[in-house]
Amino acid sequence: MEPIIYPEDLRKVEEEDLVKVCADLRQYIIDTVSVYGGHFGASLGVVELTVALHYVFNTPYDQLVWDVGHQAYGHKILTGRREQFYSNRIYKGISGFPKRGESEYDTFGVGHSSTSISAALGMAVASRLKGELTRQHIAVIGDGAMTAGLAFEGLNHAGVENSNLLVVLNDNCMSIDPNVGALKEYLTDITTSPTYNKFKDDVWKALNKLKKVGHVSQDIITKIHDTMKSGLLRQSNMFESLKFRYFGPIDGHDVNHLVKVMNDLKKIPGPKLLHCITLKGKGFALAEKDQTKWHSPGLFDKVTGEIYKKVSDKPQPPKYQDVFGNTLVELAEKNSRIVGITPAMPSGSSMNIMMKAMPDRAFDVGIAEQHAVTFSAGLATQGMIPFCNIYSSFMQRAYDQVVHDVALQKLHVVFCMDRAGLAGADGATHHGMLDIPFMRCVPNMIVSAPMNEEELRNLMYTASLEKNAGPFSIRYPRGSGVMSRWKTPLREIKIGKGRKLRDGDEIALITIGTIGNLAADAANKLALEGINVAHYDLRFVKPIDEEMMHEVFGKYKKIITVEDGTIVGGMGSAVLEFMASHHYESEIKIMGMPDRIVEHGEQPELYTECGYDTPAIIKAVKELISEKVSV
Ligand SMILES: Cc1ncc(C[n+]2csc(CCOP(=O)(O)OP(=O)(O)O)c2C)c(N)n1
Repeated sequence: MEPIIYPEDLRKVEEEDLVKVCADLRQYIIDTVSVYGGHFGASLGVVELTVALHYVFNTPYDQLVWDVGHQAYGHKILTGRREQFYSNRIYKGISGFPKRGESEYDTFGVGHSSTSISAALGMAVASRLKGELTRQHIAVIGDGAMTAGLAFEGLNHAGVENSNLLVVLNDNCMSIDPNVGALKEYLTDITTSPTYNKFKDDVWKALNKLKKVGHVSQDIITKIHDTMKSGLLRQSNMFESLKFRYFGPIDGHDVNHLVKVMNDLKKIPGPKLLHCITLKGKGFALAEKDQTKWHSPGLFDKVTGEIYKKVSDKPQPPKYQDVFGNTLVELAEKNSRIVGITPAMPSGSSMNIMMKAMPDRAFDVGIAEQHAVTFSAGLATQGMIPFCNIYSSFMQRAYDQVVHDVALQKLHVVFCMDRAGLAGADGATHHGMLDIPFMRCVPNMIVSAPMNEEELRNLMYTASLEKNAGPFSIRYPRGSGVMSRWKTPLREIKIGKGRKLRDGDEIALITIGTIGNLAADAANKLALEGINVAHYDLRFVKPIDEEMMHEVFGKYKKIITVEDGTIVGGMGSAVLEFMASHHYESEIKIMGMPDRIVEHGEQPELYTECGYDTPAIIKAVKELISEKVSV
């Protein structure tokens, strides 16, 4: 077989060789991800789907849209990126998600879930308006991503647009954790229902018989399909109720059958949904068995399946997410009104600790950030104290709910935003870049960030107190903290009170959150050279510690602010606003994420690129010292 670099090479392969193509592709994913890292189980689960889609459809003219995109590794490998695939998610390498700038086969940039149906529908309607009536548009969406409101909004609209849209539902019963909700149960029901399966077989048998007779027109196929579905399907199938033609469920690992079915579906105009049953992690036994662990396992031995861990003799600091998860249980044990909410991230946020300890009081609501926030608001109206944990970048999706449902009504909801700041290898779609500005401008919102584990615990405790009732946000980053003994006694922090960590001679550093540790490191190193810089940990961007700000501006004419978030409208801006409104005249340098898209890489690499790692802070201090005060 010739090497397959592009889908046109794939289309030259005989149908009976497609099974071998799938085996090779699967092995290539295993070989590469085991050594270079990345998402794993999801791509293994869609190998056959990927091959069939590129085999049957005329990509890139026909438009293939992946949902979330963490499962698109096979697609990347088959669309000209086989040789670069080793650089997947690595600094300056290819992105771990489809990205329009990377390839014409990547029709829509993605990383956040549930966008594929709306995006593909937009493309389909555009084709119709341009008169390209045979062009195909395919959205591949998982059962997890299908739980989001956005996916339903897309379905609802698509049902009444007579456009060429095929939704491939990749149903593996999994999100990152086991999928949840009534939709999941519905999908299981239609997959296992004997009436349904018999009916489906009848439809396909009839279609195949007709094909044997010779050429069958689209009209005839459509008519037969519709007639056979009369009654039973339309009443009982939710996709049919939304005016989609529903096909399936079929085995998503039978590549030859997939090819046959997709070739048939190509001939049927209008919105249709193909329900495929797949196994996440297919072809790698351990990943099939423990699908959550192998969603994104890190580097591993592809023969033994051993996942490599960093070895150290010293006790390692915990991840911030685990400090969150354990502290939440501790607080909830003392206060029966505390509840936990996660939109589909029990493992990623460590909400699973509370889900295990108090199953009645912790909720995984599916990939549904908007619902998670409004559900929390509803709970709060009844005196509950919801801790709603949403990754910073996913919180973007729930912004109106934060403003309209929580803040306007001054409800007591605690927003815990994990993965705030530079998120690392997931890249641009996942950096928690915007939350300080977008939370800071919301009336009634308390905006805080801990510098270490103890502070995170204390902020959570403070946020839970009745006297602090109201919207309260706490942001913290991906990864491990700085304290090996983190189970400190819980203490209340006065709202809006910062901390002075050290005095200085001429320059003051102001930081918010854990990035303060890099600044503290810089201050220590500078002290060894005889340069004493003051360091203030703001703790609260809002309300800002006015007393502390007066002290800083009274004493220091040169100030550097450092935050792990955009410099536009963030903590540095809050400090500038304070300075302007109180007529101070200090020189301020604002350090943080630049006002541009920051791509993927390890966090330290990105801190360096964005110019706020420890050496960059040291350099900024030295440059300010050598400058004349410009006031
Ligand atoms: C808006 C949003 N929320 C949460 C996530 C995190 N996330 C990434 S993949 C995933 C599970 C997706 O499940 P599914 O669509 O069924 O795909 P599978 O991994 O099972 O193939 C989640 C929750 C995300 N990418 N976007």
